[in-house]
Amino acid sequence: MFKKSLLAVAAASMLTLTACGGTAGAGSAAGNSGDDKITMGFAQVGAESGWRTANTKSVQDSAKKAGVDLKFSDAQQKQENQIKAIRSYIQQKVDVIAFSPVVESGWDTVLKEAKNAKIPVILTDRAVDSSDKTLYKTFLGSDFVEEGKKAGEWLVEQSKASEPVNIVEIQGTTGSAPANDRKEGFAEAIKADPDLKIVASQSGDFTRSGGKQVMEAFLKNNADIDVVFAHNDDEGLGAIEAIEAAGKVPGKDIKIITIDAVKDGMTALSNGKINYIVECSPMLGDQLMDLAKKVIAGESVPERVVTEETTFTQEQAKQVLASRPY
Ligand code: GYE
Repeated sequence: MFKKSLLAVAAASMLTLTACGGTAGAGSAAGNSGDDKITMGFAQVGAESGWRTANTKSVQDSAKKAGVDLKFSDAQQKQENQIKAIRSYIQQKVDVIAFSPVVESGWDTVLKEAKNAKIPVILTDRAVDSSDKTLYKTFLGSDFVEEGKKAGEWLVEQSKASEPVNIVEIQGTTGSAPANDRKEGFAEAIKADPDLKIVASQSGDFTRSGGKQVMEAFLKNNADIDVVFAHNDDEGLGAIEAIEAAGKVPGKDIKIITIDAVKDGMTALSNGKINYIVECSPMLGDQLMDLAKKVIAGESVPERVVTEETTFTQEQAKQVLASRPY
């Protein structure tokens, strides 16, 4: 049932890691103050997941490599903290602001402030739902609808026998682009098989503890759960704890599908506790620095840069686990 040969999968994951090479030195034309070092203000979502930790490291490492002076803030998953951080970057007159919006709505006011101060903004990882596309220069990150679809398509392929399949969904952070889009893509894909039914759906806030709590409640209220679709690995790992505590076997009694493919998720997939993972790459740093230099130099950039990613079965996870860098 492999859709791609292992070789193709390996090649695709290499691409994810290497296609993002930055072009060093492109930003020296910047009109920034003092020396010609670019200053970037980066407003991160938080430290909610293994994905986020890897993403933060990628941004910090790439900034160093590219000679970008990085001002970094962690919003602890709160929009108001991110807005404060962006306002402080505007005050400090950074050359460019990059951020990963915790939720999709409510950004127009602060983004207009950045625009009025002539500070370009780059969205990384997550999108905003603003209709004014002039408020940011580009959006770098994954296609989350596609990720949800891949998760759903795998389940459709697996569930050939015509018997009802009860799915519980652990959503990501309410109102966030990945939660909205993964939900949509998954629902779209499972429409292909009327036996597949989502019997409960709740947010676990992209955290392990959230996934565990939500799964405990699902297990209490639903006698017959066949499949968990968790919007990220961490929630899936939390769900595993809840399933084991309820005396069931994750990966067998209850199948688990997640998104991200971080080390802990891939380990659980190799051990048979997760059944399928759709990759979402956190390695956005090099591409971000490259885009920032171009934007500051006044070069044109594509309005959307989509990350390359693949999928993993248990067998495929065993093959690549040792070489996964995060
Ligand atoms: O999947 C999740 C993280 O926005 C793509 O956020 C990111 C998501 C990622 O907390 O683990």
